[in-house]
Amino acid sequence: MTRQTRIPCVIQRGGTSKGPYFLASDLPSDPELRDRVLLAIMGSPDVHQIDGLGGADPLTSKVAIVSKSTRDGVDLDYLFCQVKVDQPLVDVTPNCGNMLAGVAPFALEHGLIDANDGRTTVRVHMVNSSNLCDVHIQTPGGIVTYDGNARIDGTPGTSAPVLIDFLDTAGSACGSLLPTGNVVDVVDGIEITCIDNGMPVVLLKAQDVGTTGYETRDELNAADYVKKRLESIRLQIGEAMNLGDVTDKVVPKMCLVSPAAKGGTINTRCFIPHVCHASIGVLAAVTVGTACVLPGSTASDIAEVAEGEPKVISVEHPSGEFSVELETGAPVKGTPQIKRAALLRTTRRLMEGNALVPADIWDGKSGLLAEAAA
Ligand code: NQM
Repeated sequence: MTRQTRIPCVIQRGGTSKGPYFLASDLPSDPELRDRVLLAIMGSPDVHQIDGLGGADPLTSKVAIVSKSTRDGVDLDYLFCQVKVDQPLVDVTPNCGNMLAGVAPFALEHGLIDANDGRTTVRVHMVNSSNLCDVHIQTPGGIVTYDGNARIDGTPGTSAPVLIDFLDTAGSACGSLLPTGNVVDVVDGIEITCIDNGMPVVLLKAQDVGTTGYETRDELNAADYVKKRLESIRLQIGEAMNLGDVTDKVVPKMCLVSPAAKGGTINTRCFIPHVCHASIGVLAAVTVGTACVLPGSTASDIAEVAEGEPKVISVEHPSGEFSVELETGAPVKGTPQIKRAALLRTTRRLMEGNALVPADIWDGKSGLLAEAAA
């Protein structure tokens, strides 16, 4: 039988995503070898990920890698890896605000940080984009708890609240909030807004690609003509968004917008980017919310934004809604400045143990721990 290498890991739900969480010191330090190891762990490429831990869906083919931060005033470094289900690719271009929800509890349970009695605030450096956020978790008696009354759409039941404040997300992957320099661009005859406030997103009106915007996730996943039109736009605009050739990347996400139908601010269907999201990504919701308050964007004329500060944007999606609180500053050249985006997630530790990879992919040597011991 093939010899296998044991890698300590925890499987955790983070928001509406799920995947293995690793200490950086337990994985290879070389990014190429690390990616080969992650592909083997998740069972990619294979539509069923049958020989690995992945759940055969982009929302359950995610990995979080956590370490103590060496930056002043920062507690943790978090690297997010999107493992493609059906391709041998690992994309570290975007963040994932859902997997982020599990990072502080994971770090606490592994002794990387200390907890207060009651509530603990942890400052996290999101390595993918070099942005910071503060994560507030419940720690009665200095121990992380997953019990509580917080509820998020897209996840059954209730759990302890994980409150997240994003501090500086404009231009996370594209370098600026409006990477093309325009509020609206036209590609294939369709008006689009290209925007990055934590996640590169292309927003377009659902009706412009022949949809109502209220279809189910399954209906849109079966709508090949829609997916083709979205992919054509995505491939053409990627360079202009400073993302280079996006053929093998999971960004930009493509978001169809339409008027809210359930009392929210706006209705969405997000493609991430080839599969319709069951709800909406965390930073994608922050970015859509920002587009709602951006005059002239493809979202602003259909969004119902209430007066007052902070702005609470309720983003409707296929399984409910996602509320984002935006604290805006004085506009610069007509562009609103988002000083802080706050939102609620929940998380739960599901399994602890070891992931096994064939030793011919990685023999367990050359990790940071092995290097330190040598
Ligand atoms: O936008 C899915 C998710 C995400 C990413 C995706 C996310 C975010 O729901 O911050 O959380 O857009 O690929 O996990």
